[in-house]
Amino acid sequence: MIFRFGIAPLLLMVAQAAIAASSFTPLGALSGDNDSWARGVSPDGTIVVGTSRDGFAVHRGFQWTPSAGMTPVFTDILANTVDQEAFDVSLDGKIVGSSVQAGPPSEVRAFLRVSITEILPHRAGTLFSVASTISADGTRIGGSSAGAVYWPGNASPVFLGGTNSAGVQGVSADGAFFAGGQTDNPAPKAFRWKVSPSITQLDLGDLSGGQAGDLALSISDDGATVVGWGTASDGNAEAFRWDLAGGMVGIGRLPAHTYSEAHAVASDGGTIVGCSAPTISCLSSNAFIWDARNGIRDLKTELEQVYGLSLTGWTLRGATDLSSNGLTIVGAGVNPAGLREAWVAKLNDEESDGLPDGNDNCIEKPNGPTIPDLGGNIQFDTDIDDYGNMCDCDFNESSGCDIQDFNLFLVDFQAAADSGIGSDMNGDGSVGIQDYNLFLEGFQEGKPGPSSFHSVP
Ligand SMILES: [Ca+2]
Ligand SMILES: [Ca+2]
Ligand SMILES: [Ca+2]
Ligand SMILES: [Ca+2]
Repeated sequence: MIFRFGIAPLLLMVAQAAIAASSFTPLGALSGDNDSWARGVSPDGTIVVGTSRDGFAVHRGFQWTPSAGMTPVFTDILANTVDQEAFDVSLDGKIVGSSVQAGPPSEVRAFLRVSITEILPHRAGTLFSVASTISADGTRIGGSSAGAVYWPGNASPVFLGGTNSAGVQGVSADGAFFAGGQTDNPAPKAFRWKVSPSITQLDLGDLSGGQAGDLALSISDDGATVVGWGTASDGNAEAFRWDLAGGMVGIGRLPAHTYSEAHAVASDGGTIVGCSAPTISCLSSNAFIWDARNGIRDLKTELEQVYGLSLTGWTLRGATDLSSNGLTIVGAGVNPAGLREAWVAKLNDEESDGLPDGNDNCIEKPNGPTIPDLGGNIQFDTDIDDYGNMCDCDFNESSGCDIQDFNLFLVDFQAAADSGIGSDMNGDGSVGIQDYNLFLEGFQEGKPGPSSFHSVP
């Protein structure tokens, strides 16, 4: 039994590492089309939805999975449908979007696709509804219908606030929080709505030092972090990250750019993606990825230089959505043939601890949000040298791990306490045999790491 207990976790780790490799996959377009873009990805990163367009500019919603490829969302075409777009998908594969019905009277109708397509009811007095987002659990749909609304399943919409220009753009995993805004008020305004025990509307404010004009475009699974764009001091849009403690904070633009928007945020609020442009719109932009440690980076450069992928001939125009763990990113790009095409990128997380290799201070040791160290710490780093304790055997900061570090370790080992050098490598609060084993691994390598924050350990 002891043997079996010892071997099982090891096999599990190997299996997780094997399915977590990096990839970049162009998604093609629906039959007869040569233009597509992705708008949403399921929280587990397995289903992508978006829009495919033909030469006559007719839009069709698509869903894409690795096994089935790209297929139309609608197989049961609604009467008089001239256009459809798919915007988001829940964990259990429910898809939401909008379809345009030719008149008279012409109508824009929100839909929910489960096994068949169901039309979501409008608010009274309007013929316009768009379903923009669905909660991870599939219970609530956010969108617009003469104001910001949510639909509890396929029931009548619940009014959250605003006028015709208001809408919901993001929803928390359980449907308790919504984010969105009002696009004329007189300037655009970002809000977060909480729907229980009663509906409350929170104005997210403006960028510090900036001007009025903000829109919220997504919200984290727990509802705590909202992202979107605000107006910076130069009068142009800048991607923001908002939480209750820090308020609205700009996360920057790519170098020499004058405009950025944040489109999605991972469940822990730690990874954000969006678009950044040298002009004042994201029509001709570059996709970015952001985290607090690394700041804003060009996503294509990150995929090539950190994750070893080849994107020759591609321009990534914008990243539109993220899986909950932040490891799957979808968006639109221009392919080597010069055509717009949807894509999905997967970031490697070597030891499946919930932090991608590009944002992990111990790439090969679990010390992230999914698998913290034995003390429950994330990225524990006593000497703040950007090697996490789990992989930092260099106690005397000589850039190598040798007999001097061993002697320092022994002193702490005998005292069973970390003297402040980081000898409590597993973070459990004392210095024992497990720390010794971690030290030995590094000692045999002769160096700390690998850490994503040191290109040459
Ligand atoms: Ca990791
Ligand atoms: Ca790690
Ligand atoms: Ca360290
Ligand atoms: Ca320890």
